[in-house]
Amino acid sequence: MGLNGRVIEEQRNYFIVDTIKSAIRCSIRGSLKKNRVRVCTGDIVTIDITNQDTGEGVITAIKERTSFLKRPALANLTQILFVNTYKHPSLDTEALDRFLFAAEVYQVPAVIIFNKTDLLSPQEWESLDVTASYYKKIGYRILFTSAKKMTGIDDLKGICRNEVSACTGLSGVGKSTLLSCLFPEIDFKTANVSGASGRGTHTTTSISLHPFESGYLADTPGFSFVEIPPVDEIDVVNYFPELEAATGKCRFNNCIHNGEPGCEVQELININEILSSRREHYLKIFNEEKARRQKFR
Ligand SMILES: Nc1nc2c(ncn2[C@@H]2O[C@H](COP(=O)(O)OP(=O)(O)OP(=O)(O)O)[C@@H](O)[C@H]2O)c(=O)[nH]1
Ligand SMILES: [Mg+2]
Ligand SMILES: [Zn+2]
Repeated sequence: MGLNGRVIEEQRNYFIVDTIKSAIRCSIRGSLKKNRVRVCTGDIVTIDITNQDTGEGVITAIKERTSFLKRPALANLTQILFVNTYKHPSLDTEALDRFLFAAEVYQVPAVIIFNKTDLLSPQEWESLDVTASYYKKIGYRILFTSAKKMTGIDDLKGICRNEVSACTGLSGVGKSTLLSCLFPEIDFKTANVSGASGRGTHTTTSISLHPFESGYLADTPGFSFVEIPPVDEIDVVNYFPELEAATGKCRFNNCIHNGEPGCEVQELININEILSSRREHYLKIFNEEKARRQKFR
């Protein structure tokens, strides 16, 4: 009789599978390996207990994924929490826009968190509020937190309930500290240091899903640059919701919103309805995708 569970951690040659009742160390059945199926954290799997004494098992089947994040490899996320700071480090809207683009491509809802709000002066709050309101207007969920002052933590808990979430963002924004507020018993700091160490491309970065209120939460190592998934450059605009909404109203139907006459996006930028930085970041991704496609043709 097979048991169902979720892979919550990847170790050297094993996977830890959470079956609600217990966490079981499993290897992978040979036939799955032959099919070149690569199990990853977040996968929902069927297992057989192979050793009654040690309680170890083997993964016999993998359920089709509803979503897949490539780096770090995480399957079946239902949302991604993208943590930002207004300062220390200073707000990087390009990283935010690249990240939102990736989340749209992966079709995983993104929640934008602004952490370290305890550091803000009233003027800085005002400025952050303008930015945050924009992202809210174009459809993203926003949360302000201070891990230091423990503000916004109850809202964060509410957002994570019943969801499989990964906490991601640039280095130093406070991902691990925020998660420590939810899991006081787990040392996210040391977990991350070992995960991010090693420069070899095959170094296993160990990312764990922690059971939380009928869902799971993962911390991930910070990065300094947001990689974007490959899409046709013509489609890039479809992943910028407010630019996509304007697209049909441009004079030319092949308008790429880069200075063409009668461009609706430009019109909306002129009246402060669209942030010019959004178009700038869209065009940058457009050009990157175009260069990538030409390189591989
Ligand atoms: N003032 C203030 N400092 C914070 C807050 N949250 C985290 N920090 C500090 O910011 C620094 C970085 O926090 P981490 O939680 O390690 O950041 P991280 O995002 O996990 O960083 P990486 O793992 O390197 O990606 C630490 O010194 C924290 O104490 C906050 O809300 N307010
Ligand atoms: Mg960390
Ligand atoms: Zn246009």
